[in-house]
Amino acid sequence: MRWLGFLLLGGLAWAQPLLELKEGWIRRVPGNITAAYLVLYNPGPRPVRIVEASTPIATRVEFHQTTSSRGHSHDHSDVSAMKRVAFLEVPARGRLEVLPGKYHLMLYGLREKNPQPLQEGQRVPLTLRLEGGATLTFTLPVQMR
Ligand SMILES: [Cu+2]
Repeated sequence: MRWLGFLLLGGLAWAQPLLELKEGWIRRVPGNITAAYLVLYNPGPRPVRIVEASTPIATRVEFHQTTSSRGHSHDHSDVSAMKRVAFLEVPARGRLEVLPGKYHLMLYGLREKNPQPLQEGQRVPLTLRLEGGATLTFTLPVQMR
């Protein structure tokens, strides 16, 4: 029994974490800061933590949780209070909704990285680094919504 358990654990440890992008977009707003939204599905048997994100259009990406309590506010429209979180977690065989009112990715430094403002429909790569070091890159459209 011990031996069997060891083999099963070993098998899980080798399984590659994988997330599926169900939807996602980067909000088109004037200015130096914007937000990205996405819905991720984890088909695997273990939660997957996203510990870092990056994109060529921003100097820095942070994970923010929208809160109802008073926090320091930024200058973008409908997210009045937010707090930075260290990671995002997609539950086993479940979804993480990084959507307005819940979470967003905060993108900083757009002016430094983009000689021209983001265009509607422009497609932007977003790379997520998972706990353990694996990376996943998705492509998100820029949309005014
Ligand atoms: Cu934010």
